[in-house]
Amino acid sequence: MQRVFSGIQPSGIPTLGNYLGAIRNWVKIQDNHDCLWCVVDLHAITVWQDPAVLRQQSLEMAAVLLACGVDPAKHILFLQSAVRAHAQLAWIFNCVARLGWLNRMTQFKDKAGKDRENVSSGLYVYPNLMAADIHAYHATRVPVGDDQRQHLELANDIAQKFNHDYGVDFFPNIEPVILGAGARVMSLRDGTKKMSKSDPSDQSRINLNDNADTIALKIRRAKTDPLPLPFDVQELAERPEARNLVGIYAALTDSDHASVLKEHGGQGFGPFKNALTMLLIEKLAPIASETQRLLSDQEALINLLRVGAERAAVIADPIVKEAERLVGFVGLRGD
Ligand code: AQP
Repeated sequence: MQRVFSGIQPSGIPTLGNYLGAIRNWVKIQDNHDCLWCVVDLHAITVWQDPAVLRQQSLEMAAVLLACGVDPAKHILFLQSAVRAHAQLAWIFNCVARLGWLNRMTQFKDKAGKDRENVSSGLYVYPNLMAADIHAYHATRVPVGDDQRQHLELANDIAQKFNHDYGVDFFPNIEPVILGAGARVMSLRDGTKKMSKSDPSDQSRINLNDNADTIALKIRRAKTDPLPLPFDVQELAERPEARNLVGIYAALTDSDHASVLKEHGGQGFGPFKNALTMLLIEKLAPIASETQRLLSDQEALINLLRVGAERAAVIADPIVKEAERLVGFVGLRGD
């Protein structure tokens, strides 16, 4: 079976975008792959995180993943900082990746914005750590949202350069797995911007722990335009907010934009938003209540994550040790 790795940052409450673009697909892919699911707290601190909040959000993220159906018995769920192989391999990859490659990363440009001089150097080398996350396990398939495609290409460039420079065939090629109509969920306030858990506006997103009233309010307030929904998908092209809401509906019903328009075309946004709200509540309420149940026993949750980290290290440590040997380190560490 091919090995799958994917991560999610504990940088906020996970959103509907994280769910439809990533977590839901993680659950689907578990049937026929060996999977490692990682709460990437090392990535989270590339931007400022209050320590107490980060600790709580890391546990909450793990609880949400379990509530969504991640299986910690058949697969491995763990916190990135609990397995040191990630940081060790990332340093080697910092020395393999070229500055020119990192300069092309659009996510860095988006996140750094105009304040480029003031962001952490960790944010800049974030893709090198992401490459290490995957290659430390020789994982070959990575389910991600569409926004991460460029980082995976970079992870392959790093592997190829490492293999070339050291004359080996050590790190395999990795393949993104981008599934589902809702591969990119956009902000509820601006249909041209992706929905993000760290967006300053809570109204821009649906959080996976939002209650029914909050979901209803956020959808009611979601930006739209004055026209009714079209019958033809082509007519959504210039209407990003309408396209986003239709896309969310399609993803939640495992259908596509055309089928949603067949059912709702010609309707105003009022009735469509009501239908979307009902659907969201139906899908998300069980996740929110199971998350709360899991968080009520933090000791059990922490134990589960400790076992996950031990199992992850058993795979990653020998791979990273071999990478260090290939680079020429004498290797006196006793692990
Ligand atoms: N809006 C989105 N639509 C589809 N997929 C998304 N993902 C994130 N936002 C969307 C996917 O979720 C996975 C985990 O992402 P992450 O937490 O590691 O980082 P991110 O992509 O930067 O997500 P956020 O929510 O925007 O976090 P912040 O605000 O902290 O930067 C990834 O597979 C991603 O594709």
